[in-house]
Order: sequence, then C-alpha cells, then structure tokens
Amino acid sequence: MNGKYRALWLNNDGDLEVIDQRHLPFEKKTRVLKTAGDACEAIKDMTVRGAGVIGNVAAFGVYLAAREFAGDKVKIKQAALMIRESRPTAVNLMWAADRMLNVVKRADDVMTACKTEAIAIADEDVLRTQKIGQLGCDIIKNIMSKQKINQFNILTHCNAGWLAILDSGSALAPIYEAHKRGINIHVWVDETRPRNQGASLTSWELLDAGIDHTIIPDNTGGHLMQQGLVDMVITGADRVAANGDAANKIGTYLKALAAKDNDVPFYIALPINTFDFACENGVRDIEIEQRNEDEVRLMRGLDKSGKLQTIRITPEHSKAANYGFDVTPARLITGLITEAGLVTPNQDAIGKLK
Ligand code: RUB
Repeated sequence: MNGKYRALWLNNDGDLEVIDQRHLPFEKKTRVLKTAGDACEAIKDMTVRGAGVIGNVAAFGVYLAAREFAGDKVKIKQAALMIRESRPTAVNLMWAADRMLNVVKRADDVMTACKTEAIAIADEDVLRTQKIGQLGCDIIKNIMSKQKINQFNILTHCNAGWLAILDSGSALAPIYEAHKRGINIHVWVDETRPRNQGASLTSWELLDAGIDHTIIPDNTGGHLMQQGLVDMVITGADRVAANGDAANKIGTYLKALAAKDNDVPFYIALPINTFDFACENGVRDIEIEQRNEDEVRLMRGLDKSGKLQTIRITPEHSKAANYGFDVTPARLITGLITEAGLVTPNQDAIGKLK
C-alpha cells in the first residue's frame, strides 16, 4: 500500500503514515498516526483532507483503536464515534466509521478484522476512482468530438485528486486518464480560498504528473466561461443528497451558476459512498462546516528568502466568516460521474444506486 500516488499507508511498524497535506506544496512530509486520537486530530487539523481520504483515516483510526485497546469493544466503539464526529460535512467519514463499527460488533478477533476491513475500503476506493476516470474521460472525448476541438479546457475547484481520494482522485481521475490516453488537456485550477487547496495541492499534483494547468483566482471562472475558454467544469463532492444536490468546497455553487449561464457542462465526480441516501434535500439538510476565521485572515507562504511565513492580510479587528462548503442544487448539475456509470442528478436515478 505504498505507491507513489498514495496519500496514506500502513508503515513497517503497523502505524498509519499519511502525507501531511498542511506542508504542501512547499515540503513533502509525512505524519505517523499511532492512536485513534491521532487519527481524529489529523482529520480535524487538516493533516489529511478530502472526503475519500478522511474516510480512510477514519477506518484505519478504528483499527488503531482496536490495537490500542487490545480488542476492548466498548472502548473501540467510543473511539469510532469520536472519529465519526471529527468533521461534519463529508459523508464518507460517517460511512467508513459505520462500516467499521459493524465489523467491531461482529468480529471475534477485532484487531485483525478491523485491519482487513480498513485495507478493503482503501482498495475499493482505488477501483472506484479508476472507473470514474475511465467514464469521465469518455465524456471528455465525446464533447471533444462533438465540438470538433483538439484541446480540452477543464475547470476544477478545490482538490479532488489522489491526495483527496485513493488513488486517482474523483474530479482529477478523468484528467489523469485523458493525459494517459494522449488527449491534449489543459486545467484551470481554482485557487480555492481560504485554504487554497487548488493553488497548493491540485497544482502540485498536476505539475508532478506533467499536466498543463493554470492557477486562477476563484473569481475568474465566470469570465473564462463567457469567453468560451472552458469546455467542462468538474469537481468532487463531500456529500450528495438523494435528490442530487451536491455539497462540495465553498465556491462550487457559484461555478455551477456560471456554467449554467454559459452552457458549459458541469459534472460532479464521486464514488457511491459519497451519496447520503438518507438525506432527501441537500440544500436544506446538509450540515455545512464552519471553520476558524483565521483561515481567512491569515496566509502562509514562502518569503523572498524561501522561509515559510504566516502573515495577516486583514485589519486586525475585522470579523471573517469561513463556511467550508456550499451545496449546488441538482438542477445545475449536468451529470454525476460514478463507478456505476453516469447518473442523472434526481431521486429516481440516485435511488437505484442504493
Ligand atoms: C475537500 C473537497 C473536495 C472533496 C472531493 O474539502 O471539498 O472537493 O472532498 O471529494 P476539504 P473526494 O479540503 O475541506 O476536505 O475526496 O471524493 O475526491
């Protein structure tokens, strides 16, 4: 489990080792998680992020609890519930914690069973994202042949690459596949304020893969779409409701509105474990995480001497609001690219996936 494009793996000591995403793109560091408390902290402080990967850290976190508490089911369950609560919006976290709780309930050898299950979830994600990549790439090829274009411009928001979900990503999977198939693709990378997952993580992934890309401030997408410079918008998701409404990183909704106004196809790529079948209406019911206002007020980066610095960019006493996600209504979404095929964002089509 330690490929070049793995955001996490079990190391030789049996601990969970993760890429510490807080240091990218400046340094590639890893962090070792030994306990369920470590897993919980790593999700909360954004050492790891992205719906898929926080689901994996939750699953392995329950395994770490089983090891720490020598199979004591009551303590493991408490730890699993603590991890389940570590962030509110991405449903993969709850899905993975619940799947692990089921294993804890049934197993005799809890530690071995938890380890096997966490590895299985990770391996399943790898296969899911491969399928998403292939289908998404077929859609790209169709659009290209219909429009008779040789270069494909695709806009993405936040980071939904291999740092966010093992191993190919969700939104970036079709882009990786297109690059592999020799399609001439260029990616507009939304900066994604305030934490800049686009500017710091998506650009880092694409650069490493040799994929042509340009980082843009978050407000640029509408202008590019008006000018005919975007052939498709694609993002990942943190939770998609039974009616097709999709929660993703704050700012996604505005991109979807601009795409609708300019007849640009707007796709969401997601594995089926990102659906919340129990949530009937996403705009109304999905809980939106609110984060520390310092993420808006402060910026991190290298100074001229190459030293990492944190600076404040706002007046000291101004308040800031920091909503982590927004919900794009189903009517603005062209299609949901899943491992089970292209799904229409409505109750009937989504209901068949259960
Ligand atoms: C991450 C985010 C990503 C989705 C992608 O937010 O919104 O677009 O999680 O999903 P954050 P996936 O950085 O706050 O965790 O993991 O399925 O690619």
